Amino acid sequence: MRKKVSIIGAGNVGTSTVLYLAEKGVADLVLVDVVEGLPAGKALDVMESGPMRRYEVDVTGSNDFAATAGSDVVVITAGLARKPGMSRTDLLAANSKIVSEVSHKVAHYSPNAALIIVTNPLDIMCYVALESSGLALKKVIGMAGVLDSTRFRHFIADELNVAMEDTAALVLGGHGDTMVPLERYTSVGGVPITELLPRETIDRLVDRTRNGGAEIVKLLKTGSAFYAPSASIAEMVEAILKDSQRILPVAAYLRGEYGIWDVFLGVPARIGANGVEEVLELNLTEEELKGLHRSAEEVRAAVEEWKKMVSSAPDGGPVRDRAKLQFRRPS
Ligand code: TXD
Repeated sequence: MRKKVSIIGAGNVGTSTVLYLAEKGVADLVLVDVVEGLPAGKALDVMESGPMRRYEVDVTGSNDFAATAGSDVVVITAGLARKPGMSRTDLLAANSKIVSEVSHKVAHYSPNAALIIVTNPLDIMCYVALESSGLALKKVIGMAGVLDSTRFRHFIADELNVAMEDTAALVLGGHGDTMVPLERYTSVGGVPITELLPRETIDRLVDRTRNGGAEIVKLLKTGSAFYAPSASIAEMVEAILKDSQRILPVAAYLRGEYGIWDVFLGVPARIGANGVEEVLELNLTEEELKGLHRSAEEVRAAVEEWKKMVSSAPDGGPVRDRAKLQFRRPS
């Protein structure tokens, strides 16, 4: 039987993800959005390129979540972008409501799916999706590290004038200012970049990676990056569908790895049919570990803010089992 992947949110990221996945030909695709006609129109447009691009998969669009039933993987890109004047808390409130509702519905129709979360603020939305979907811990995975790493790889290749595919990079931590690019694990053709580039250049590239999202926002003026994010999502989806056991930096739920509990954070993980098959624990330097913990604390504070919002909401929102919020915490 052919695999099925649903993408929620037919905006820039959702639609480009559909296009990359159709090109890979790994699954039938369903695009869902709340805007009437939008997902059907985008899906039809993609299918009409099929005769030339030689698609053998079906791409359909719907406003009804029932169309996603029986998906192997569901990607959540639904949400708002932060608008001028909107505080971080406003964005958290708006997107957590959307992600909570969407993941609840998605899990209802696809109880065995792996869920890839894309909506920002990423690490917090992963937690919201986990609690609202009731899916297993390893089935909920956030996309950020693959994107941050591919950006770092591009900058390195550009600087050294080498093939991009020969670069390897690892970026850990939260998606944002607290990300932790690991230069010790970053190499070109197997050679560590510390042997190829002077300190100041590495620092400059790390800084550019950290601000990679903002750099694109500034240039685009409306909206944020979507090609590289979508390509990153497609890599993750393919690794799950093919049970590849690839090592990818993803936002995974931590249960004591790196001394961190009960938050989603960017770490290298083995990705296969079950989602996060294993979190890899690297030997980090004290400095790197400190960076990761700083990142974790920032994410935790925002998750606490969300939990307060949920407990003060009259109906608690669609979070399935509020008791679980305490249940997973270490004693
Ligand atoms: O690294 C990363 N994780 C990211 C995250 C990289 C790029 C973009 N990142 C975030 O993804 C971004 O900050 C947003 O939160 C999402 C989606 O970005 P995109 O650029 O695709 O936003 P759009 O074009 O505004 O699309 C969002 C769509 C839009 O069509 C809405 O109608 C739809 O989401 N939407 C919904 N669909 C289904 N169900 C519900 N409830 C819903 N609400 C909004």
